[in-house]
Amino acid sequence: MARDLEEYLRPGLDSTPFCPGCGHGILMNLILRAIDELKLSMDEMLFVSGIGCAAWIPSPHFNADTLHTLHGRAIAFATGAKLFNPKLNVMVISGDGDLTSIGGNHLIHAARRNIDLSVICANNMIYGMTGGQVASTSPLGAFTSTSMDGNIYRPFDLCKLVLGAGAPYVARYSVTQPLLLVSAIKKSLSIQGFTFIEVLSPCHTQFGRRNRYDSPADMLKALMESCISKEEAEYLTKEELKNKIITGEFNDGGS
Ligand SMILES: Cc1ncc(C[n+]2csc(CCOP(=O)(O)OP(=O)(O)O)c2C)c(N)n1
Repeated sequence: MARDLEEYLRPGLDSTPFCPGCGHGILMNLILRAIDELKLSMDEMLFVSGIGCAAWIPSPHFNADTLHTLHGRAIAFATGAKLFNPKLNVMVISGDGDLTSIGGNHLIHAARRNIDLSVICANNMIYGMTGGQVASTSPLGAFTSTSMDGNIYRPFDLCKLVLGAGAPYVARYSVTQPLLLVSAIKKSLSIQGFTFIEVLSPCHTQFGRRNRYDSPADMLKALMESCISKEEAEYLTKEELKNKIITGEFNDGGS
């Protein structure tokens, strides 16, 4: 049954800035669904974002306190807010460029220190807002505005990176897996400590068009087909895993 999430949105906003085919709007909806299902009060929440398209997910849309901060510094601001008011439920929502390139140091150290933050990284594998430059998450060979002959660098595996830094809850899902994603967001909001969810979110405007996806729907379909669960992945060879994206919970908060 459709739920009315309007009460979670700031009054007077009737559209989002996202391009056709962008996954960030789906993610916005799923975050609000998770909050609604947990019956959390928006008055006890703070949403922090950096700079980039993904940073517009909470701000100005969410009807709560939102901090739209400097590029790469969302986790640093969020840490300060949490230390000042430990009762706040602090969620960081930002892009892969923002959180893992310029902000990469804050990410690994917040994970190492196990700061009580829920971090959601909307990974579209490119710098969307600034013109489609190559990111630390762009796949090998990807065409971007700064890798016109194909990206020559290996991408980060963000979940492995954050796991290596000691985060107690780490998961990866795509916006094409909405139910799993809502359940992961609910879990991350319920766990005390540093939680990290990498969300694959397509950017047809900057990534899809340069990488030969005919339409936003085509890109969404390809994403859906490349995602496999970590349980399925166990039975595949290295060769079969090429171009697959392994999804699931990589640390479930129990350790
Ligand atoms: C100090 C600084 N350096 C660079 C920029 C330019 N800049 C703004 S957003 C961004 C990348 C955003 O990429 P990402 O976080 O992946 O978000 P997306 O737009 O793809 O959702 C960059 C390089 C900036 N605003 N400030």
